[in-house]
Amino acid sequence: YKNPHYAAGRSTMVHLFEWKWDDIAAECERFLGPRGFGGIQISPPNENLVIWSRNRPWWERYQPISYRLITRSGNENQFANMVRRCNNAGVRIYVDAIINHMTGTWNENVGTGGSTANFGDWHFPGVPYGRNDFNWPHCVISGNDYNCCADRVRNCELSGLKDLNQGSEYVREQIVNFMNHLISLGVAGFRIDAAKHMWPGDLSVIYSRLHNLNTAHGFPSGARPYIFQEVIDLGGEAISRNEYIALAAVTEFRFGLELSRAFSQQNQLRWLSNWGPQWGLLASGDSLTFIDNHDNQRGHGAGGNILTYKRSKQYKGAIAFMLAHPYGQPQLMSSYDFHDTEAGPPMDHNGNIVSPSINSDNSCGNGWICEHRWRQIAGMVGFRNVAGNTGVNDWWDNGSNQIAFCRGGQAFIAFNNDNWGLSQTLQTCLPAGRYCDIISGEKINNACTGKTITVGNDGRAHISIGSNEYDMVLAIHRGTQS
Ligand code: QV4
Ligand code: CA
Repeated sequence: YKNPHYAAGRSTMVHLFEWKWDDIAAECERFLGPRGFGGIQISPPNENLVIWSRNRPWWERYQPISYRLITRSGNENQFANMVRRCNNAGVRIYVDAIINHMTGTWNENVGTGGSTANFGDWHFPGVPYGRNDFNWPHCVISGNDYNCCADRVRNCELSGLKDLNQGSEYVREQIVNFMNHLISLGVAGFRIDAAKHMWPGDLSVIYSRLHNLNTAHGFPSGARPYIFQEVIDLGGEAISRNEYIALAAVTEFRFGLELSRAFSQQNQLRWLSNWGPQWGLLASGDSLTFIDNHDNQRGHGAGGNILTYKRSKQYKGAIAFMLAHPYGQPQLMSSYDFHDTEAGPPMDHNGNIVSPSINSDNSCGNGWICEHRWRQIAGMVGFRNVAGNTGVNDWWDNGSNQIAFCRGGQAFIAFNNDNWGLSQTLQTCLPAGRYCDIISGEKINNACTGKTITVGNDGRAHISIGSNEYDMVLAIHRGTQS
């Protein structure tokens, strides 16, 4: 369950938060496929509670009312069409699967597909689930439970969301049928929402009953779904990420926390020379890595001062390090602009999501940030593909916040997060020639719109990054040679 089954030569996924299926299909064909992206985490595809009393917040999608594939992102036909078109473009789809709970108590009781529910009676006819399918006696997780009481974290309600009993054969069957239906439609795997709140033993049974990936969608025969489990573990809780790594991959929340610190000058970049498990991170193959996610970019979920698109220079630096370094299985966040932390995606008066528009410089409009389209970030996705499975070599640092390293003989990157300029002749490990920096510009029709770097016969080149430049990174690789 730890292999994402990307198409050959691809290595990065992006979370297209709250995107519609039709827009994702188009994005696979016009951008993600051609630019070498490996996959997409999509928002939950199953029917959720419609919450007009809070003006359709983003978090209504974490309140399932049935397993029918019908949401603001689209219906089942649109979903199937998206998966087929993305797989054809070489881009995999990973589903955010909410299997810990159903909706919580709320003013409303109608779903995005018209299903109704009676929460007070634990009655969800759209599945159907009834009273016996939920944990009993009824209890709600309190803050202190996380420190003391694993059983309460798993058997009580998370924020009042009706807590399913995954120990029940009937419940397991509904969940497995839902996930296998998605596999038959061609998805490559799942994010397991709130995995901490389910027993590893129950999850293990559920995973074991999942079908192999659909070979009609280009997966090798016998391929198991890629599974990454959402377990927030910053240390000190009753439940540890280590209870889940035997099953499948785990979201590594310490990764974005530490890199956010380093790129906010709260720690020096030079210490990143041994980045990885020596920092207390999971083993690389167990670790789904990211800077920010849809929760912590708006103060939900894990704490900490996480970098987001709102502090773009530092954010792009942290993302570039994530993508340049071989550690982990990286995921990019792609956001819509928000000020209110509850606000849903750009929408019209009827609550329909408004599609992103695409500007001539590749950026998005209509309220969508599209970090994955930023030149510096999309360029680094290509860098990671070129670097392949090489390691880090020729590490250089200035003793504080200027660092540089090579990826085999394939790629070279330098960072300057000091308040003074970087100007050094450094080993790039690349063959002699002229290279186009993919951060300050890009190669268009054989011309470089940014810095051109000349590598000599000894592999060395003069590298310069001013402290007040637009970006703090310089990156070149074999694919940008001219
Ligand atoms: C409210 C009160 C409760 C009360 C309840 C019932 O706060 O005290 O018991 O009413 O009267 C929303 C509201 C929340 C409300 C709840 C139930 O924000 O106030 O409870 O609904 O109606 C997202 C949001 C939540 C949201 C939830 C469901 O973050 O705010 O709750 O969706 O709509 C922990 C977990 C981790 C979790 C993280 C946020 O270990 O698993 O918290 N992360 C995942 C998702 C996240 C999602 C959920 C889990 C739940 O990434 O986006 O929560 O599916 O760290
Ligand atoms: Ca639970």
